[in-house]
Amino acid sequence: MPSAAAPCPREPTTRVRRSARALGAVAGLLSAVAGAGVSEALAAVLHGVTSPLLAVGNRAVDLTPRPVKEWAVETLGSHDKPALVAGVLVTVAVVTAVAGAVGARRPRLALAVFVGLGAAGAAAAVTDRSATAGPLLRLLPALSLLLVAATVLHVLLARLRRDAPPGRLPGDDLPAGFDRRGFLRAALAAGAVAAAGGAVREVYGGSAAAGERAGVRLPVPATAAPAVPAGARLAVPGISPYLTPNRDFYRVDTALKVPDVPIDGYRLRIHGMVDHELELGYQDLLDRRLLERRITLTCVSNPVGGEYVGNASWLGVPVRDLLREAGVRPGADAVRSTSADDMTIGTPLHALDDPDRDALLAIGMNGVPLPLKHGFPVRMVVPGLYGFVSATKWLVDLEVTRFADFRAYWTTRGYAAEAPIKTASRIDVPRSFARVPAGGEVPVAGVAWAQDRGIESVQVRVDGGPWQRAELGTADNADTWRQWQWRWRPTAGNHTLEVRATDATGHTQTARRAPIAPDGSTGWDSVNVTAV
Ligand SMILES: Nc1nc2c(c(=O)[nH]1)N[C@H]1C(S)=C(S)[C@@H](COP(=O)(O)O)O[C@H]1N2
Ligand SMILES: [Mo]
Repeated sequence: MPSAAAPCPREPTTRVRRSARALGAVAGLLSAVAGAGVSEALAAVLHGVTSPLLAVGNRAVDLTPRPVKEWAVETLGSHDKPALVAGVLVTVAVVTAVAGAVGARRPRLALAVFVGLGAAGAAAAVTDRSATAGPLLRLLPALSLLLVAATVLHVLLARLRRDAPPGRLPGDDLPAGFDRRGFLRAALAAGAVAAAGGAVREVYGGSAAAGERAGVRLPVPATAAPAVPAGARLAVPGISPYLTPNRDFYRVDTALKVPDVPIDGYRLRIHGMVDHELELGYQDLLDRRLLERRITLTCVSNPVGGEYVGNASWLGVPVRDLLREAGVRPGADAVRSTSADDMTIGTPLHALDDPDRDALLAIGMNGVPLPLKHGFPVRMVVPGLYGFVSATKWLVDLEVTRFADFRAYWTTRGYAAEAPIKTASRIDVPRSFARVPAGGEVPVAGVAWAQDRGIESVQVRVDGGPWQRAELGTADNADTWRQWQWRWRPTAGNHTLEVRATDATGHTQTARRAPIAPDGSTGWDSVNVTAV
C-alpha cells in the first residue's frame, strides 16, 4: 500500500530537518551573544571606547531621517531611546539567527554574514562621535566580538555536521552521529562567556563622574535668585509644579549612553575669534562669579501641548563674563559649542553677551550639581532660545566664530540655525477625554511661556466660543513660564477647550499649526472632555 505508507517515513525526516535549522539558529544567536558579551566587557574596561553595539545605535540615531525622528518623539516620547536600542538588538538577533539556520548547511555563508556584521560594528565604533580613545583601541571590542562570535559559530556548526558522510553536505538533516551532549556543552560555554562579559560590564561600566558628583559642594552664588513670588504658584491639582523637580525634568539628547565626563581632568576651552584663549577646569568655574537664575528650558521638538518643557533654578557662570575676558574680535556673530559626545550647537553671539539675558554655563540645577543626564559637569542655558541652539550638555568647547563658517549638528538635519522660543501655552487639567461634573465648577489650568519676553495674558475658550481671560500666577521673571487657571461651569455633553497666550510684546499665539521642523511648532493646545 504505497499511498498509505509514503507519508510515514517523511515525518521524522521533516522533524530532523527542522531541528538542524533550529539548532543552527540557536548557534547563530549564541555566537552573537557571546561575542557581544566580550566586546561589551572590553568597552567597559577600556577608557573612551564605544562598544560596537552602542556605536551602531549611535549611528542609527545620527542617520534617523527627520520625519522618523519626529514620529518617534510624538508617539514614543521618552521611550524613543529604549525603542531604538531594542530595534538594533532585535535586528542583530534576527540576522544572526537566520545566518545560523542557513549555516547548518552552509557554514561559510554564515561566517561571511558574521564578518559583515563585525565589520559594520568596527566601522561604527572607530568613527563613533562619543569615543575619545585612539583608533586602534576603538577597534578592539569589535575585533574581539568578531573573533569570539566566529569561533563559537564554527564550533557549534561543526557539531551539527559531525559524522556527515564525507563528500556530501548533510542537507538540513541532523547527522546520524549528532553529538547532542557536545552541542549542549559548547552552547553552555558560550552562554557562560556572555554572562561573564555582562558581569564585567556591570562592575566596570559605571560612571566615574557619578562618584565625583556625589562629593561636589556647590558654592554660594554671588547673586542668588530672589524667592519665588508667593503668587507664582496656583493651587490647582494636576497643574505642572512651578519648579520642575530634576527627576521629572524632560530629557532630550542623542546620547544612548549618558556621557561620562569626570571633573578630574575636565577642561573647557574658549577659543576662535578671541584675543586670548581661555582654558578652565571645573574648580575654576566654581571659583568665579556665580549667578542663580530661574529659566524655563524648551525643546524645539515639543509638539503643541507636549512635555518637552521644564522650569528650573540654574547656578552658573555668566557666559558674557568669559567672552569679555577672552575678548571677542570684530566680525564674530556665533559661538559653536561642542560636547564631550561631539554634539555641535550654534548660538548667536548677541544672546550670549547680552547683559540683560544672563546666559549661563550652568553647574547647578535646582540646588544640586547638574544631574548626569542633564549635562554634568557643565552645560549651557540660554534664556529665550530652544535647547538645540543653546543648551549644550557635557560642554567642553566654545569657539567664537561666524554662522557663515560652520553648520551645527541639527542644522545639517533640516533645522534652523537660529531659533528663538515661540510663545506657547498648554492645558494641564482637565486631561484629554476626562469626565467632569456638569454644572459643577471645573478648574481649567496649565502653563504658558515666552522666554525672554514674558507672558502678558492667557485666554481660554469653549467649543469655539468667545475667548475668556484666565487668571495668571504672579510673574517671576521674563524667562520663566507662568501658571494660569480659569474656572468653568460646563453644561452636560462633549466640549473642546482651547488655550492661547499673548507675550509681553503683544504677540498672540497663532492658530495655524506648524510642524516642529525647522524652528518649532505653532498652534493652540486643546482638550476634549465630557461633562456628565
Ligand atoms: N551634548 C548634547 N547636548 C544637548 C543635546 C544633545 O543631544 N547632546 N540636546 C539639546 C536639546 S535638543 C535640548 S532641548 C536640551 C535638553 O536638555 P535637557 O535634556 O537637560 O532637558 O539639551 C540640548 N543639549
Ligand atoms: Mo531640543
